[in-house]
Amino acid sequence: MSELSLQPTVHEMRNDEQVIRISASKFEFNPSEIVVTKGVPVTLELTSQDRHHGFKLAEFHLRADIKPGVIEKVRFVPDKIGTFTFICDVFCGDGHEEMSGTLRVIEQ
Ligand SMILES: [Cu+2]
Repeated sequence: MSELSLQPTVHEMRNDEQVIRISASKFEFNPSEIVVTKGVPVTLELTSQDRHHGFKLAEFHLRADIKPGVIEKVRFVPDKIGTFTFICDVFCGDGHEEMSGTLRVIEQ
């Protein structure tokens, strides 16, 4: 029952960082599918083309507000392999419920 295993090791932190810019607009994320490598730190740079949107990636306990004119940076280390859905969680209009994207985490 050690919580240490939840933290990235020093070795992992030295790996190349993955920087991915995601643009939000009504009612999509672009790109809508991103692929990252397990164990390598990820920085998402979230921007908006039009209005206030949200970014929520529940499986990794991440959420952020995305506002025009601001680059919102979200950092995490993907620690599990799989396909996960991220969504807009700020109501942005008629297509809001469909506004989502996919994060794929692959083995190194
Ligand atoms: Cu929305």
